[in-house]
Amino acid sequence: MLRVTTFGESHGSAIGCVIDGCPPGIPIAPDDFEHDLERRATGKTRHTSARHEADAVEILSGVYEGATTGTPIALLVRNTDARSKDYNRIVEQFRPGHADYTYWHKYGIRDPRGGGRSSARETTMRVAAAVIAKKWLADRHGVRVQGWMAQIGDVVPRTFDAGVIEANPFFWPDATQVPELESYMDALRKSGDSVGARITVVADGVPPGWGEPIYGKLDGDLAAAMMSINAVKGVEIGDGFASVAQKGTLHRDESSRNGFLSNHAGGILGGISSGQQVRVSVAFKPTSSLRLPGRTVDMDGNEVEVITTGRHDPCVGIRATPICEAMLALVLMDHALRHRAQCGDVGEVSPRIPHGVMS
Ligand code: EPS
Repeated sequence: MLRVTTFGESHGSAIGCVIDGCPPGIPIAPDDFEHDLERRATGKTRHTSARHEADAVEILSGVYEGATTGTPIALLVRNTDARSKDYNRIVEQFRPGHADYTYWHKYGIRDPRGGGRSSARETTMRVAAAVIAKKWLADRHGVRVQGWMAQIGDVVPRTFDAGVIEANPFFWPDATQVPELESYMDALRKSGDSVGARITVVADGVPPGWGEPIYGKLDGDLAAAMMSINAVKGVEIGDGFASVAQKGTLHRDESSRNGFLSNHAGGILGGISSGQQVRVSVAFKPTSSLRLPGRTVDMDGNEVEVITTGRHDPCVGIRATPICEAMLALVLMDHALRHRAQCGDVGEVSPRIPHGVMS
């Protein structure tokens, strides 16, 4: 019911999105977008791309006197700092591990400036659209979405403190490890290589009942939404692939009157939210645009060495926390609206097990 379509390229004149199906009456102003766009933006620290975009959101339609009208909402962000000449040397080459090659085979024509649609630039508009979804979910349902970086390379958080996630450039939940991560990233950047990352996102306050039993399962839609983010290679719900080695007696989330005793399922049972914390974990691959030479072929099929210049992120996962939060919020809002449409009259049924232990 809620549909977001993005448009634009990394080096085009602008990027934007159209949000269809948004309910009327949600208060929204251009300033509301600033916080989350800032969290996702390039050029904020030395650990991300040095491109400096203004990322100012223009509301073109669907909002009147500070509130959504129910008509399509069009948002626009003009590109202000593209540097297309960085890509001159790879116009005729395919970067290994990059969508250059598959886009070429699909379309037979290629915009060689930057990553085009496959650039992380596209994710700006997901984050912008989700500002509205996050607001609606919080106001109407008390749902709160929060993400963090749960792994970079082989480094994992030693402890978890939600209070420090926003206070460091990595969205890392253990403040004592931040100096270690700074050194890790400095060494990586100096080496010219890149690394992958895992982002975990959770939603608290989701009531039981959102989702669909077979087609349009909540977990299925979340997986599709997360996989639609450029550079994502894996998605886990709850314990995900760790469930393979678990026994049923461990994995099943037992409950008492005081609440569920564990949350291995990640808050979704049979494609429908259980009322527990919804937990999704997303794997980002290492950035493929590298200044280290790699072997590839050019457009004429000659074997060549490719070097990518430009302002690339050594770990795209560092900026991915708000992007994963955005996709979680958009999918949850869509399912809240779908649930309201079909089952709005069902209301709350008993017993309602408290969400209990967060694991
Ligand atoms: C990106 C490459 C860099 C990043 C860009 C994502 O841009 P450029 O093509 O200008 O070198 O700065 O990210 C953004 C601009 C953004 O806003 O996220 C890439 O190859 O994915």
